[in-house]
Amino acid sequence: MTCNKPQVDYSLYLVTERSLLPKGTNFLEHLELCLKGGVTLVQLREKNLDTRPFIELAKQTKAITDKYSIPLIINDRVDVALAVDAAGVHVGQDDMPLQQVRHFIGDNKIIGVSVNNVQEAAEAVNAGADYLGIGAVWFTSTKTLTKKPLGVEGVQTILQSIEGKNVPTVAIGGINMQNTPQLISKSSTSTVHLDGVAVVSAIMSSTEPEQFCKDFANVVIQYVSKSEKSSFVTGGDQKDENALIDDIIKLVPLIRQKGPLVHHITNNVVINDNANATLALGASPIMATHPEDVADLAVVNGAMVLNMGTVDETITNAMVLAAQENVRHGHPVIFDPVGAVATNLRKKVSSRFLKECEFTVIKGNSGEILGLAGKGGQSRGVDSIGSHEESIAAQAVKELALRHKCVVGMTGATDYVSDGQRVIALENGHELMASITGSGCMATTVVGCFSAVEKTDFLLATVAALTTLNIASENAANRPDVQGPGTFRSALIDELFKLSNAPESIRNAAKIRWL
Ligand code: 3NM
Ligand code: MG
Repeated sequence: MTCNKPQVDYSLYLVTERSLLPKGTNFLEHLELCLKGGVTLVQLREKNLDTRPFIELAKQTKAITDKYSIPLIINDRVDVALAVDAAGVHVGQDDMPLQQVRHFIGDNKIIGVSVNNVQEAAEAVNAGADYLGIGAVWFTSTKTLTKKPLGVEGVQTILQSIEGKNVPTVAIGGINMQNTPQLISKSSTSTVHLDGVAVVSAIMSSTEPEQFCKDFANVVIQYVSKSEKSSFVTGGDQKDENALIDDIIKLVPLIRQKGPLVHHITNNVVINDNANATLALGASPIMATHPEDVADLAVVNGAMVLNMGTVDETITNAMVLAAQENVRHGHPVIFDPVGAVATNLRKKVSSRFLKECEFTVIKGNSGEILGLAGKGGQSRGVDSIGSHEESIAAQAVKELALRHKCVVGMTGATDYVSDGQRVIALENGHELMASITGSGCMATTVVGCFSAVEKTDFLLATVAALTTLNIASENAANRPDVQGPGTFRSALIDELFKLSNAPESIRNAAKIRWL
């Protein structure tokens, strides 16, 4: 029997949800812009429509997807799919079993199945699924999840379990442009990789869907086409400290080689020090704060550093815009929630940031990170005070990373870094760091510089950044010409510069523990 299944490009799979459209937006118009932008596959997902209006909407939807030669998949409803001659049906674990769907729709239609574990994946593959939707990767507010999110490692486990079966896969749940590089590159091995991402809210709620989908499709294609096992140790499941240090040493000189622009909107106290630290590492600082600069800079930017230390409404608005513009261009956005829970105003502002922006890395001191994670966290002004157990620190970074789908770094005597799965403790640093202003902000700057050149593995970028700055602080403090905070501050910039030019010395100095 010959099979005429439509050829499908799974890279950017839009799953619809009309309730998420921006206010006043027409669904079909929005869809058309998404298709113009580069969505490669569409699933019409309607949970509350009666059959007749569902068929009517599916017909209208298909008229548009046909215009762009993009296949249309119908969620759940075999009858609706048949009624409009859609390309296929997507079923979940509680929907009609695959064999029955196949019986109704025949061999020339696509059947996609949602799977959440290895067993469901095996069943779907054996029953003849045409593709798998693996999820949920992360928390999502689009659907009530009955099971814990898989995380990137959970996705990888499922991909490995169906290795060699030749069934395309997409991941779903909490996916946006910012976390797509990590998702695709870190779920891949040398033999398995995702074929694309399925996205609901990020695309449905976009106010500029054409441009957004264009940017998003570029990010996906870039990472799907180069997906092979991440070359870094943080991309696998070993916990090898020496291999991690090798990766750090490889990363440091890339900043000087590539010289990325690192745009900062930071607080008044640290502008100069942050710019000098950026230069010391070989990157280019730009400290522009005007909202009209933000979009232009996002085009050429390497990474965006946002530091909420100076709370001011105009600057906050510029920062939110900067976060959104940089995400749109696929650049990492690093957030320093200075004094995040210290005052009521700061609580309001930090929660606005966390609601309206998709951060790549959140880097704060223990008061800020424990506070945001809801695990206490004390501060005096914007400085962190008080102590905490390692287990609490590790839990805080991990939970916050999972909640915000990013990497979280918490600085203190020991620094803790997590991507939501793994936690790494960093023991380097010197107490003189606490005697100068803005050393925490400088750490965030350095994370920005590293993230600008390592755009798939932000756990590595953050660990590398903090370790490099910490070792520079030890080297500075140990210099005979350093008498105290004033000389330490200049020596720190010098030592950062020296380390950047001779990173090999990191090998013997680095003190890193996987937890
Ligand atoms: N299915 P968003 S998660 C429709 O886990 C759907 O199978 C999921 O929405 C699964 O991109 C999900 O807005 C919603 O997070 C994904
Ligand atoms: Mg379903």
